[in-house]
Amino acid sequence: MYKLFLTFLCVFAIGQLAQAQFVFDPFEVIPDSNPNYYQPVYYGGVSDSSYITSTLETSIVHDGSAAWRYAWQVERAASWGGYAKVEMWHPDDNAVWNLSAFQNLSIWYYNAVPSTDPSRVHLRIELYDVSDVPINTRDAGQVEFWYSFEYVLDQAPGWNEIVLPLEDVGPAATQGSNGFWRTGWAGVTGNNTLDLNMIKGIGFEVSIDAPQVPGVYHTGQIIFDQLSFKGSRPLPLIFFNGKVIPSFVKSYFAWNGSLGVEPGMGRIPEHNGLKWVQSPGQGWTGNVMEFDPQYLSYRWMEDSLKFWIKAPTGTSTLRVQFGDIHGNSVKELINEPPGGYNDTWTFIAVPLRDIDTYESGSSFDTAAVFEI
Ligand SMILES: [Ca+2]
Ligand SMILES: [Ca+2]
Repeated sequence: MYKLFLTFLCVFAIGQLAQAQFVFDPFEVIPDSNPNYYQPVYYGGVSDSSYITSTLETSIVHDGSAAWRYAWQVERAASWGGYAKVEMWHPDDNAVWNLSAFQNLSIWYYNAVPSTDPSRVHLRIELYDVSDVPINTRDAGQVEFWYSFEYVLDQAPGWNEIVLPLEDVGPAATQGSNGFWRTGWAGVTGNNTLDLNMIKGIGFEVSIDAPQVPGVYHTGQIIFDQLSFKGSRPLPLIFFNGKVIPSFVKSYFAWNGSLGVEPGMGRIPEHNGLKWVQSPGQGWTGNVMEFDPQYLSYRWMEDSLKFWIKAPTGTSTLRVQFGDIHGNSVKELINEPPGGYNDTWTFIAVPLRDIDTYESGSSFDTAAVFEI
């Protein structure tokens, strides 16, 4: 009977993959015609003299054959100024956009007609987070409302890129295009954490500052193209942290054996271990963890499975296997080190790209990994 103590420190956190890019909207049609959105919502602040008009731009285009011409008009209808905006929401009641694999939002813009009120009007790109409200919420007043601030509406015409970090940077966000801030001006408090895996909507707002000046309008036009998410974010997936099995692991068990947390048996004296025991008379045993599907595509060629193991010499070869939600799997053999495990803590790191090559022709889906 073998007894193995494992401390899983499975960390998908090494290196960067700069090429990672997800084209969210190429603007080959205007948002109103894009089936990837619920019907876009156009708002004019507190007065119907503030509004946005969308048209398809086919002359001034950065990517593909069209872009989104966003013509705006705002009025200082309130004591704090005024705004107009477009909100695009996920079309599926029970789904959200998961942006957690990415580091930056990217969008190209061409400020075709600069603001008629220089230095007083700015763009706000917004994320609507439903982490703590019903997943079918499509009301910006009922979600966690994350603002960013883009000071681009006075620029001369020409193509430029906004690269906006997908980070909560607090009030510093007002310095411009450096991250997001839940200002509290709108929406709910929720968990007050920017949950990139729970984004139900995205908004493009134009805001004009105080004081109130009713009846006077300011205008401009900006062309957007190629809204993307770029840069791969480190995604540590920790299956056992030396104390507990984290809650994202939905079930765990051992074939032909047992698996459980063993107090005080970790690599560090005050830590716990994960004890895996082969049942008497069994020729093999396997332990399995199943978890919420994970999007690992952008990290798969960069990262590693890492763990510490303490086991008797003669434990022999381990096989690590990942499964996807479609029933495909990939495997890799881990040979016992020369001299054996020798009942001392041994660190193992297996590059995921090596696992990928074990089964040639595998259609393994690294975008939906749910089992190890
Ligand atoms: Ca385009
Ligand atoms: Ca949240």
